[in-house]
Amino acid sequence: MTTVQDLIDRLDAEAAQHADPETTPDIGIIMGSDSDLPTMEGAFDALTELGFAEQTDFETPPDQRFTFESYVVSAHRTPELMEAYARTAADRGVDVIIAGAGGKSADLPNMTASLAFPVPVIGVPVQEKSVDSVIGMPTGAPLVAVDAGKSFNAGLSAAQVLAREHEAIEERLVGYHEDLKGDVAEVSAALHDEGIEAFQRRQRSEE
Ligand code: RP5
Repeated sequence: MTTVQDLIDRLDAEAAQHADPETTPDIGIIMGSDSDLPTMEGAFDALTELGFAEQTDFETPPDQRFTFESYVVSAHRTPELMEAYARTAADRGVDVIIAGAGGKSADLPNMTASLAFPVPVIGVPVQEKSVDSVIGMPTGAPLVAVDAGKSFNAGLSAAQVLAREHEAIEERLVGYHEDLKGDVAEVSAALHDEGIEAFQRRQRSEE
């Protein structure tokens, strides 16, 4: 059975390796509970769409150049693990952290931001009622955040941070945006040219 201390020891050992940054996870996705996963998987979707691969073994990176990892880290149930994840993030080669938590005391994103500083943290309030506790940081303790549940945007934002250093990610983001523009143009022309009723009929028939 894996204990919290096992995980802390693992993170410390990985940090001590000072591994080649090309082999380490570029983005860390952490969440307060596995019950957050259905909401947080949007970050996985965005990063996968941009060609990132999930790294499940620190020693054996995937073939893809850009990667992310995921852990459950609870601010309240496992504060020591939260501290260790944030403290070791930079040495483990993690360049951006996406942190999501729910409930009214959604402290994982904000505490991780303070502990991992200056590694940027993108907070995801898992529920509407979590928004204030995620974004309410005091002056000097920054955190960027997306709206409740918008983990897909958190994935895109994390990629944007990395894109300032990696042209390949910038190109993928530009391509993604071009596809979005194309989709809007297509639907706009269809709505206009078919008319509202026919457009709705066709949409219903395609459902
Ligand atoms: C928060 O408490 C977690 O982020 C989750 O959103 C919420 C409930 O957690 P579980 O009781 O489902 O594990 O810390």
